[in-house]
Amino acid sequence: MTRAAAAVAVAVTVGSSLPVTAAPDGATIYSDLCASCHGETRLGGVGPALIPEALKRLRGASLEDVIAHGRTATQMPAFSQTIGPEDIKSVAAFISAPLDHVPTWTEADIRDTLVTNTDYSAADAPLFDANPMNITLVVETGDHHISVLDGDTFDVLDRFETPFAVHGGPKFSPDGRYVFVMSRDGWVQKYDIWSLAEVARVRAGINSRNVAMSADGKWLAVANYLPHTLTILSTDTLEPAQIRTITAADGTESRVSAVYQAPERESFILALKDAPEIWEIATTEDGGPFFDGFVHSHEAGMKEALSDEVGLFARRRILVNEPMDDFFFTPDYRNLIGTSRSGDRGVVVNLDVGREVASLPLPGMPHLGSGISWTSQGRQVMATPHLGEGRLSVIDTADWSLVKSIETLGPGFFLRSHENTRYVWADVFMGPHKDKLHILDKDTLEIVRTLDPDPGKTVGHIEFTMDGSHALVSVWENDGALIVFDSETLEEVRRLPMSKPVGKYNVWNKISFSDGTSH
Ligand code: DHE
Repeated sequence: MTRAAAAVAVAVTVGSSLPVTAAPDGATIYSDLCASCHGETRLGGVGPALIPEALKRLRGASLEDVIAHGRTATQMPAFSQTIGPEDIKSVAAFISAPLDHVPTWTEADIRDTLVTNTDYSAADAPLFDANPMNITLVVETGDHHISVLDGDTFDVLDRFETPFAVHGGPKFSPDGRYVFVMSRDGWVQKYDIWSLAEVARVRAGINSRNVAMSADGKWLAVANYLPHTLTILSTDTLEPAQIRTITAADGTESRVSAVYQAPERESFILALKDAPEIWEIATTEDGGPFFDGFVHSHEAGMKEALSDEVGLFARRRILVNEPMDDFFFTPDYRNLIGTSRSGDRGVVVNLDVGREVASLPLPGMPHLGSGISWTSQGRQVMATPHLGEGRLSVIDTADWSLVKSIETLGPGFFLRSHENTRYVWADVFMGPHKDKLHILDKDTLEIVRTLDPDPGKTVGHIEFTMDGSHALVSVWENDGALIVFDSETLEEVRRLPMSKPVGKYNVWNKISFSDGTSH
């Protein structure tokens, strides 16, 4: 694009040549200074995509700040010496403007991005002495790396670079050998834990939400906001097996809020952002155990679920009253609870019969995706933090009644436990006491201790070792740390410096679908 063309109006090619117009100055500067790394289309290149979907937590002053001063631990330079504050403002405004068309990202586009590591060779056995089932990965978003931790000694076995801005939990192959990591720009990276090496990476979407692994380990589903698709990759080669545009029953397209793995059902479950539907996608040739009989289960007068497809990747639609996201699944994967759009209700959907079966008042934006379940005094309960209120709600999953509302020091994001511990750990970093952690007794449902591991610092996200003997906690700062606690005495036993260690993922807890952790 030339400066002259930009001075009139800027046409930026998006995917298969869809035009986007914007104010000339910011566009010109973008074209001159930013496009070589971030792409003429703003959809990313060596640098990340610069579109509102990717920048939404970085708008305004902080976006201008990044342009002016660069980003540490990345190749993003400081432009304050090159352009003035007004220019910075206008380029920030340009990249904050939405694209005026949904970009395409075709199978050919995906295939073109597939890069295999030519130095990789698959080891016959793990290249380390540590127990491969007790490996814990620590996603460090401060400098976009993952540390591979020995869960017994807490030694770092490897530290590898990830795509920019990893989000959501990496997903392990069922044998725990491979892990698949996703970035918000839609890159999927495959890493071989035994060989301590990257295998390949591919860009499966433009703006993505999360990934899910099929029960047989053959397929990895990538939920996308842009374009409006679910991309299913072969876990073996990372080649696309299916790219499905998400079209609701009324013909409108929807973004995918998240895709979840439902191992008991041999399916993926999709939360649709823009349509009152939940989708189930079969991951076996015969459609899996829950596709049969489904058509017979709907009752007259009820909103019905529809299955008009058969075989691998067959889709069931479950019609609900309003779009829902942020799902918690009961351990048998028969029911899910989703958050209502208003954020004040949990809606229970029975996946077998394919309809809403209960609704419970959960004011204060429950964060059901972080919910965990356990047995408390003989009954199966689940608990969820709330993003809008300092509270944990404990629910009986047999009758969906509220067992207890527990006041906390502030709104929290994550909850964690393990079969071998009597405690639940809860962070509260969404509020003023961002440095505190509550310890809750699973039976009495009382907070028994409040930890203050690093006063003044943001502390959050907990993961246990394979045997539940230790809890790993993040100090969520660029010069942060991973703190290892004895999960019985609640004493700190080790502290490792880390660069904003956002999330931690233990191989065994994930592949065994431990009740105390996210799936
Ligand atoms: Fe997440 C998981 C959605 C903001 C850190 N987050 C997830 C998942 C979803 C989700 C659907 C489940 C994916 C999975 O693991 O398969 N997150 C959202 C949002 O909609 C929200 C609120 C807004 C957004 O920006 O998209 C959001 N998330 C955040 C953050 O601001 C966090 C705290 C910091 C960050 O890095 O973006 C954050 N989300 C995480 C983490 C997980 C996650 C660490 C994995 C948790 C786990 O233990 O499995």
